[in-house]
Amino acid sequence: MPTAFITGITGQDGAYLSRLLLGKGYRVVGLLRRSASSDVVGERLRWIGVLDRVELMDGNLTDLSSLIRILQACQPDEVYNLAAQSFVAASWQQPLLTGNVTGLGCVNMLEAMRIAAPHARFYQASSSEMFGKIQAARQNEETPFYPRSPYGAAKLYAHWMTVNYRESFGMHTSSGILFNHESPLRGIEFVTRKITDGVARIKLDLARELSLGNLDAKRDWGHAADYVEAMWRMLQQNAGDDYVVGTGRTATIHEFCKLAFGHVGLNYEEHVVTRQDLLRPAEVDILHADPTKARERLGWTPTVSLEDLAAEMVEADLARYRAGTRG
Ligand code: NDP
Ligand code: GDR
Repeated sequence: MPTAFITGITGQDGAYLSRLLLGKGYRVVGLLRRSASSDVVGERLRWIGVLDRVELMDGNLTDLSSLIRILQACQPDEVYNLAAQSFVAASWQQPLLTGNVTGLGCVNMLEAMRIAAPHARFYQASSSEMFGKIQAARQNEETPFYPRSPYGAAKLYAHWMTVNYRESFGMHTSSGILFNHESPLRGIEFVTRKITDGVARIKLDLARELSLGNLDAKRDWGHAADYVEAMWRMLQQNAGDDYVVGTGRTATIHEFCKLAFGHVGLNYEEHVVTRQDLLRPAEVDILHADPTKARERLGWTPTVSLEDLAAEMVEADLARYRAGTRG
C-alpha cells in the first residue's frame, strides 16, 4: 500500500485529494497544525466522508523539525505540499507570514524530504497568481511570470525552489501551476463561495444584498475534484515537471454571479453591491489557461462546466442553511 503525506489536508484540496488517494488504496497521512479550535479543523474531511480514514500528525510547515520527524515516522512515497496562507487579499495585510508559510514553508518541506525521504515524489501547489499581470493572452508553462501580490511572489519563490531541487539533487519534484478551482468546500472568503453563500442567504430571506469588490476581474474556474486528479497524475510520471492546469475558459465575476443567482431564479443586479474597500491594491485582471501540456502528457481534461460548478455550490449552501450547519 503506497503512503501519501499531505500538508494542507484540512483545506479544500486536501479533502478532495484524500478522498481520491484513499479510493486508489493509499495510506493517507496529513499534517495538522495546532489550533484552539481543533473540534472544527477536520470539518471538510468529515463533510467529504474521510475523517476517520486519514492519519493526522501534529506539526507546522514553518517548523522544520516537526516535518522531519513526521517523514521519518511515516516514510511516504508521495508528498503533496498544499499548505499555504492561500488568500491573496490577506497577503497584503500579512506579507511576512505569507512569505514564511507560502514561500519558505515549501523549502522546509523540500529540506525535510532531502534529509528524511529523498526518494519520495514531491508535488508543489503552485498558482496561476504567479502570472499576475499576464504576459501572454493564454498562459502556459512557457509564459513569463509577473506576480502582483505578496502571495504571488511567495508562490513564485516556492515554484523555483521546486524546480531547483529537481535540477540540483535529482529529486522527483513537480510544480502544478493550477488556475482557480472551487467546490462546496471552498473557503467562505473566496469570491465564488462568498457568492453562493450569499445566494443561499438571500434566497432563504436571511439577507437582502451581497457586497463584492471588482466584478470585472476574469478567472479560469474549474472544480477541485478534477484538479486533484491532475496532481496525482503528475506524480505518476517517470520524471518531475511543471504543468499548467485550467479549463481554457475564462469568465468575469459578473458572469459567475449571473449563474449562481440565476440558478435559484434571482437577478444578481438587484442584490449585488460593490464596495471600494473590497478592491485590491493591485489586481490580477484576467487569467486564461492554456492546458495543452496537461492534456497531452497527463491525459487530463476538466469534466465540470462552470454552470454545473455554480449550481453544485449553490445547492450545497442552501442545504447547509436548511440543515442549520452552515460552515
Ligand atoms: P485552503 O486555504 O483551503 O487550505 C490551506 C491549508 O493550508 C489548510 O489545511 C491550512 O490549515 C493549511 N495551513 C496554513 N498554514 C499552515 C501552516 N503554517 N502549517 C501547516 N498547515 C498550514 O487552500 P486550497 O485547498 O484552496 O489550496 C491548496 C493549495 O493550492 C494552497 O497552497 C493554495 O495556495 C494552492 N492553490 C489553490 C488554488 C485554488 O484555486 N484553490 C489554485 C492554485 C493554487 P488550517 O485548516 O489549519 O487553516
Ligand atoms: P484569487 O481568488 O485571488 O483568484 O485566488 P478570489 O476568489 O479571492 O478572487 C478572485 C477575484 O474575485 C475578485 N473579487 C473578490 N474576491 C473576494 N475574495 N471577495 C470579494 O468580495 C470579491 N469581489 C471581487 C478579486 O478581486 C479577484 O479578482 C485564488 C486562491 O485560491 C489562491 O490561493 C490561488 O492561488 C488562486 O485562486 C489561483
